[in-house]
Amino acid sequence: MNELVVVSLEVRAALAEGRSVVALETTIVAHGFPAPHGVEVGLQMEEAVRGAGATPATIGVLDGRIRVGLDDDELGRFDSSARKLGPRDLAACAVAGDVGATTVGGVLAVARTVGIRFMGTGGIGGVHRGYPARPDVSADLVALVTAPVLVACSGAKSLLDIPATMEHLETLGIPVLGYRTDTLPLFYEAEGGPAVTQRVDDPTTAARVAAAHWELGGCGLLLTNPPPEVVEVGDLIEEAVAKAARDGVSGQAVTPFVLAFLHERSDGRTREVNRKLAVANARLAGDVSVAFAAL
Ligand code: PSU
Ligand code: MN
Repeated sequence: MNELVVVSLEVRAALAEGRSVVALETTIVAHGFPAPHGVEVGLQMEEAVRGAGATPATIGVLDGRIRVGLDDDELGRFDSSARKLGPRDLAACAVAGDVGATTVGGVLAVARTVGIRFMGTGGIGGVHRGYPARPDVSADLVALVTAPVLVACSGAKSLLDIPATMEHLETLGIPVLGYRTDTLPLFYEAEGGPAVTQRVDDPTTAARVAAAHWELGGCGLLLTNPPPEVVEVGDLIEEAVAKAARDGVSGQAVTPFVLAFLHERSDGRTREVNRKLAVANARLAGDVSVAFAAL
């Protein structure tokens, strides 16, 4: 039978045996880094999940199937020509037979379907700057409302309107936990963000909060992890966002455009910080998933 969602043998076995599984996206691979760095980062995130004792489940659309768990050759197919998939795009991409890279929102839609509870990423999408003129709010936020998944991230990407993103997260009832921090990490910077809703200092406490939240019928939650290394790029971000507006870059293209601009103009410093934080968040998601299984 031609199944729409195909779960790899390894991930299927882990899920069936109640072992820890961490979902990973493919947009960060295809559009978050220039080739060949994206695939390297994807592989390092998988390694980090394994290092924690969990099974990575990288998710993307290939050959008409939504694939959960990819081998290295398959991961290599996610280059910049891949479509970027939010929750609304998954079905159409699969039917069209295109290569589709999942965003956080796209992953959450699939994770909910197959019963994966943990995910690691760099930074989630949120409310973009310039909201009054053009309300661009990432589908990541809405996906968190419907998927009972803990997402380890370094906050929202700082090209966004962070205070507005925090307001939306509150409206949507999404807990924002700070991992060993009282304030929201700002992706490239650790300090200076708004207060988180609750600080947690170890994976077991994070797992207990997630379990309690789910027991109450809650859905997604964020576990925000300060980046292991920081880089100050506030001015470059302003420049990048202004250039995106001038060049008519809009919608799903904004985030990849700004990230690419920063990677280039910072001589790769943002790329290195982004890589390190994404790997650290994959590891943290793994640690929490393992702690959850032991509760
Ligand atoms: N984290 C990174 N790099 C990325 C992303 C996350 O370090 O490229 C991706 C995720 O897939 C996230 C997306 O869902 O950026 C947000 O895009 P948008 O703002 O268009 O929703
Ligand atoms: Mn958008």
